Amino acid sequence: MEYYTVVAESYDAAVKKAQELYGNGIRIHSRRDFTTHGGLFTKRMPRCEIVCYLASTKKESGKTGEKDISEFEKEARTPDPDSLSREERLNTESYRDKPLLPEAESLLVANHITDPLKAKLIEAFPDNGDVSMILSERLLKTVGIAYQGQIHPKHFVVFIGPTGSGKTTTLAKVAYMFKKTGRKVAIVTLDSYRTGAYEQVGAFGSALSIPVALAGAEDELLSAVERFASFDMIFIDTMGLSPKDKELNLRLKGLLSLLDMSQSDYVLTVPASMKEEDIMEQFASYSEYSPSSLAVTKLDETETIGNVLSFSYKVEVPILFFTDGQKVPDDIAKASGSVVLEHMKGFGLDMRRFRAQVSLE
Ligand SMILES: Nc1nc2c(ncn2[C@@H]2O[C@H](COP(=O)(O)OP(=O)(O)O)[C@@H](O)[C@H]2O)c(=O)[nH]1
Ligand SMILES: [Mg+2]
Repeated sequence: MEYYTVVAESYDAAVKKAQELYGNGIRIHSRRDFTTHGGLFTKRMPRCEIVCYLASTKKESGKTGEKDISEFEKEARTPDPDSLSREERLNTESYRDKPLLPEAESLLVANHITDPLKAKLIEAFPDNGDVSMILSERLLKTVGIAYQGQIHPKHFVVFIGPTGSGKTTTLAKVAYMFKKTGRKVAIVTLDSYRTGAYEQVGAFGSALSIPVALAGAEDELLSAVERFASFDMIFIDTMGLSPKDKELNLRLKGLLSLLDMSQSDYVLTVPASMKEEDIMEQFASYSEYSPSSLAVTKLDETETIGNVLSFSYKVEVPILFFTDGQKVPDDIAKASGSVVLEHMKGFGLDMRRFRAQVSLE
């Protein structure tokens, strides 16, 4: 016997549709009521799926009244949902009519997540479950967080990145964060070039009681490093590279070459509001410094950080800090899975369920 499956918005509509398609001789084998899984752009919708068959070729042309159909429906595997308890009803919900993969993809696209991170997150995507939960868990396992730099920072922490990306502001916040952990910290700025650059960092230094030195030339840098030799950490502020000023770029390179590379962490500041292709372009000019981590700035200016996560995954550079405002030293947080999820559109972090799952592993 051949079975046919018909789905419509209600039971009556499904029977009508089946009769239109297969004639009045159909018999209902089973009925299943469910709700489609709402997505970022779609609402949850009630649906009724019936599985039917043709009773016999003789009857096929005969008239089948409503009574006949309801009689056969008694044998249906799934009862009318109105007769079920709420829990039973939830258990009958299924997303079989709507594959999850397209929904997962549109959620990632809406968050500006691109390949190869996108491909990684949808790899062998399951047929059922909660899309945002599945993606959240996968993202938590995939995103690179620079825990090493947060816990065991190196002696020199050098901030590099384009002008205006938030280097100086973030450096001051980070220096203060480490100062609060009891470390002795100092700031050295190599930016003798921009007007007001030293004044800006000097003002942060005095507000936060952190000593600041200006080192525009090699001998000044060497003496500053010597002056702060007994300090736990020296934060190095730099000027942004200039596509036009080759001499300035060479000067920066020459100065940084004086620092012991094995004792240096290079942090690239990346504004979260920047498009991924622009970040990629900027990164190309800073890649010669081999940044070991990212400080993602200006989270307050964007809805999602998928662009930055895609970039971080592509270039294999983990995230160290997030900043979300201009206030020094307050507007900063260590990078972590929960901060990442908080800044993704439509990624619901159900902490209770998440913890339960983690403890089961
Ligand atoms: N909204 C917002 N502005 C920021 C953030 N971080 C830095 N800024 C602002 O961005 C501008 C450039 O910052 P600055 O640290 O001088 O950048 P630099 O040129 O890379 O050193 C300043 O006006 C900062 O106050 C942030 O997290 N959110
Ligand atoms: Mg600066």
